[in-house]
Amino acid sequence: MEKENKKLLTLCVIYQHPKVLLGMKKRGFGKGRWNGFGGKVADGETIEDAAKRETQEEVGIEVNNLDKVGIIELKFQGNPEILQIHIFKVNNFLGEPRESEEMAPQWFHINDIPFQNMWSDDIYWLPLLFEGKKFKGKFLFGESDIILSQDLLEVQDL
Ligand code: 6OG
Repeated sequence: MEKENKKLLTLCVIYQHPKVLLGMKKRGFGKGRWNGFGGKVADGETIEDAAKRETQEEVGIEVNNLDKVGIIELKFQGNPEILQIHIFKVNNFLGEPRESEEMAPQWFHINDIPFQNMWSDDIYWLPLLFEGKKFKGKFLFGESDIILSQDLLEVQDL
């Protein structure tokens, strides 16, 4: 039997229509790309708590009303690990976004999202988030982080 090898991650998209707050990742996995805020769920921590903690650490803001809008599972060809990312839409926050060692934040108009400098799955699901939809998806990445196959479904509930 193949061992389930799932890693739980969070991703918060701060969205105040018509703008979205993204962060330029300065180090580690995804360096040089714009993304939402998030990271690994620690042992003994809930997924929501991890999303709040990572957002506080990465951009210095407190988020409370997390709206879970999507779950995506990512795989890189040749690597048995599955990254399961829980995606939250966040409308309100406390504090002022500030740069951290990990991320440099910037607001973008939703018609001007820098998809060419983001993970290539984002262009599929981020528009659904803006449209108020919920979704589940699977993406397989190949060399140079291109998408080899994908399967994205709108759902009523997660
Ligand atoms: P740290 O492990 O550095 O957090 N992440 C991805 N986000 C998108 N949109 N696409 C991907 O495709 C991703 N892979 C990882 C999840 C990593 C952060 O990066 C996100 C976490 O928020 C491959 O703390």
